[in-house]
Order: sequence, then C-alpha cells, then structure tokens
Amino acid sequence: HKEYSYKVTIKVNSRDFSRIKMEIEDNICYITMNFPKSLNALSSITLEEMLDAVIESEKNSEVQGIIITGTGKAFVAGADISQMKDYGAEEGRKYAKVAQDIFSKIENLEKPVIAAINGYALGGGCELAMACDIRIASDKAILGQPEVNLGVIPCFGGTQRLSRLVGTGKAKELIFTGKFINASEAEKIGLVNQVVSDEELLEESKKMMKLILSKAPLAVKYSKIAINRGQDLDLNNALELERDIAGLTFASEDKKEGMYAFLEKREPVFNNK
Ligand code: CO8
Repeated sequence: HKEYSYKVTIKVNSRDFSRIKMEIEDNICYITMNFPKSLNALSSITLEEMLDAVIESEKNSEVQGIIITGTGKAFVAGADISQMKDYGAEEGRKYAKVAQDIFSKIENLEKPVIAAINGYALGGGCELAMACDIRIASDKAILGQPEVNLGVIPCFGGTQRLSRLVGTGKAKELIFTGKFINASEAEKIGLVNQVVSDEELLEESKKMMKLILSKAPLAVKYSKIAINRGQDLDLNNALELERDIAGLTFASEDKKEGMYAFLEKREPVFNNK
C-alpha cells in the first residue's frame, strides 16, 4: 500500500502570485516567499500577496495549519530598502502599519502557524517569524534586527514581539547592536524553538505540524487564543480568561472523546466539534 501525496498550487482571485507561492498538501498550506532576487524582501507587492494568501488559508476549510518558508538563501531579508529609501514620516508609518496588520493577522489566525526559517531572517523577516506560533530554523539560518544600521527602528512588531519572546535585556542587545546571530544562538535565547539540518527543515516542520494536527483541534485553537490574549492582561484577568476558555473546551465533543478514549485505553478520534 503506497500513499501518494502531491501539492496543489493555489491561485487566489484568479491570479498567479509573482512574489510568493501558495500550495496545499495534506491539509497543510505552504506559503513560500519566492523572490530570491531581492532575498524575499517585503515590498508592497509581496505584502499584498501575503495578505491574500493568509486570508485564503484562513477561509479554506481544507487548510488546518500553515507553514511559512522561503526560497534561496533567505527566509526574508527584511523590508524592501529600495522601496522605502525616500519615504517620509507618513509613508514610513503607513508601510509599517500595512506590515504590522498582516503580521497580527498571522499571529491571530485560528490555525497553527510554523515559520520554517531557511536562511536570513532579518528585520521584517525576523518580525514575520516572530508573528508565527513556532519557529524551526535550518542550521544555515541567520537572524537579527539590523534596522539601526539604516537609521530606523524595527517597526513590523519587532520592538514588542522580540522583548516578549526573549526578554527586554536580550531584545535591547539585538536591536541596539543590529548584530546577526546564528540558529544555535537563536535557540539558546528562545528566539527559535528548534534547529535542524538544512535538508530536514521542511520535513521536520511538517512533522511538528502533523503532531499538532493530530491533537483535538479546538483544544489547540483555544490554547492559542488563551496564550495570545492572556499575555496582554494582568495575571488575574488572564487566569479568568483561561477558565472561561477551558469551559468552552468542556462543551466540545472532542473533550468527551479524548477523556473516554483515555479511560477505554484506545486512541481518540477527534472531529473538530
Ligand atoms: N531590501 C531590498 N533589497 C534587498 C534587501 C532588502 N532588505 N536585502 C537584500 N536585498 C537585495 C540586495 O540589494 C541585492 O540586490 P542586487 O543584486 O540588485 O544588488 C540582492 O538582494 C542580494 O543581496 P546581497 O548582494 O546583499 O547578498 P549578500 O549575500 O552579500 O548579503 C545580506 C546578504 C547580509 C542579507 C544583505 O543582503 C543585507 O544585509 N540585507 C539587508 C538586511 C537588512 O538590513 N534588513 C532590514 C531591513 S529594515 C526592516 O526590515 C524593517 C524596517 C522597518 C522600516 C519600515 C518603514 C518605516
């Protein structure tokens, strides 16, 4: 018995993407940053295409999880420097807002999102990875927030998400110095979850996603909501939110299935209800 699997390339709004690829295989949507000529820099066109892909992956009921990666030697080398070189205050602010909104949308998708960091994740690239739920890095990945070299600050979420992920001390070190760090240093400070060999990056990311998708989907979804919303609340309110959301899981069929399967010593069969 041999299983065949194939990726289906998706068009959105009946148009082909020029900067990214979007493919679905085994309920996983792969969004691949695909403009290696500029190291997948986040131009307005790229951001527009990303937004379409994110909206489609949210809507498409076949998609249960999303993996974001890049082609070539970069995941994403940052915002597009050639595009913003002559921007004034208002244009800069607007550019930041467009990217921030897309990254927040990714962060709050009700499906798990993994960043498979294949190479340079700099500036907006590191910020994109931080908007994902989990980061798996190739041993070739290089991360950093080099905006100080350009006279600006990280503003696709970096000053906020980096401090929340690694603490203000390390965030300030990385942002003030603009230095690049390799994958194992990034793992040491908690910026990435796991480092794998470059050849195994997609396989390992897929493995992690499949493990997540084998669990009760509502429990995964609600735990994401509790973690995301809770981190902006004080502890008492966050614990109240946790209780309320836990109550919702107790109303699900999958909760019954999970507990009965345990007691009956069998594997649960979840149905996302
Ligand atoms: N934007 C535009 N083009 C880029 C970018 C970028 N971020 N990064 C690389 N490229 C282009 C290069 O210009 C080059 O183009 P060309 O072939 O036409 O000369 C091509 O990609 C290949 O790059 P390199 O030749 O530089 O490749 P190397 O292997 O020598 O170096 C590096 C790779 C180290 C990754 C290097 O390209 C680099 O340092 N890139 C810039 C990294 C960076 O500074 N990123 C942060 C950008 S700022 C940001 O993301 C957030 C700012 C928020 C402000 C928003 C508005 C307010």
